[in-house]
Amino acid sequence: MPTNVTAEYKKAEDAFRKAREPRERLECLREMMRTIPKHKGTEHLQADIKSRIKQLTEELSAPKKGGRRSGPSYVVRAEGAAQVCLVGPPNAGKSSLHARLTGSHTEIGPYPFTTHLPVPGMLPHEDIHFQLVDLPPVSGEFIEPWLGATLQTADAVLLVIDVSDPGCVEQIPALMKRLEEKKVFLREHWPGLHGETGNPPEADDPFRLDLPTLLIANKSDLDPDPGEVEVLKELLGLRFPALTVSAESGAGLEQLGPFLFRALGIVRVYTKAPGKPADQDKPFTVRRGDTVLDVARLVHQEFARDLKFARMWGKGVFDGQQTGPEHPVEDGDVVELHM
Ligand SMILES: Nc1nc2c(ncn2[C@@H]2O[C@H](COP(=O)(O)OP(=O)(O)OP(=O)(O)O)[C@@H](O)[C@H]2O)c(=O)[nH]1
Ligand SMILES: [Mg+2]
Repeated sequence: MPTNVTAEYKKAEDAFRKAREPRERLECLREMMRTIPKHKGTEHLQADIKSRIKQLTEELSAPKKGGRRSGPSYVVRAEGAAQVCLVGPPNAGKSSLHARLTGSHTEIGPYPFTTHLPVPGMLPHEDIHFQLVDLPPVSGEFIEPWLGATLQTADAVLLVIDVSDPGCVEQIPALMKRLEEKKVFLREHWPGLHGETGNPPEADDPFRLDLPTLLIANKSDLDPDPGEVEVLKELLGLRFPALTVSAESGAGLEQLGPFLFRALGIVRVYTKAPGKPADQDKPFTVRRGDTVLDVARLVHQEFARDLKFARMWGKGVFDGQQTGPEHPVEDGDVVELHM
């Protein structure tokens, strides 16, 4: 945190950290620029805010009249219960996994650097979906200049490696270094597994991005030693949770949805209108610790603004219990909002 920032600036920065929508993030950045004290001590930060405003503005600019936008979009609008990005060295099998898990037609190739743009797809899990985003590879030599911007909307990362390739011992640290240059830090900490501990102490920088990361040891069909991934982790001093899978045979892939659900602390809430049965097929999703008010925000801004109380059915309440907006929700709860 730069010295002498005002409460007004701090508020804008907090809003920025929470904002997920690119448009909302842009507004927050503008507010940060407006409120940041303009003195020598904040010069770096001012420049950083400015360049991010420029980048996002370009990303979000409408297509030119009568023509296409100047370039492809690198920002993927988050959808579903969470946005999870596939990151990894070239040829690790990111696209093969993406195609298999989401049914996408992302390009797969036997040579490195097949994927050039972000490709979204949806992974179904019970009655919800996770958005998986296939990305171009990251190597020690090359990272797409826009990759840091794309990761801003991510909730988590799948770090995909080819376990049968001894080269991954060098590839992983090189890749992490490249990401860190863009202020993206892969973390072993997942909110649903370890509880929310907030940002690490060094996280004064508003543009630092810490992403919970799952190591995906792919191509297990080529290296059937189930202990390989542990050996690798040991060797690299990594503490990411890990899954051993094969995009080719499908082995291990069934664990991904349940892992994400648990590790992200996803909570499904079903809404109902008074006197009607609950809408059982399309839950709203929030995170562990979120409240009735957080659910109301997803339903409609008006509900969030004018919410008086809710009636709830579920594990932590008795049937039809009246609760306030700050009441935490649990997975499977049915909520009837009253304004
Ligand atoms: N045997 C085996 N081959 C795989 C597996 N997953 C991917 N492959 C092969 O590995 C090669 C690379 O796969 P891609 O899915 O294109 O890899 P990628 O990580 O998306 O590659 P880039 O886009 O270049 O970064 C292809 O020839 C795939 O058929 C797997 O689990 N087992
Ligand atoms: Mg690819």
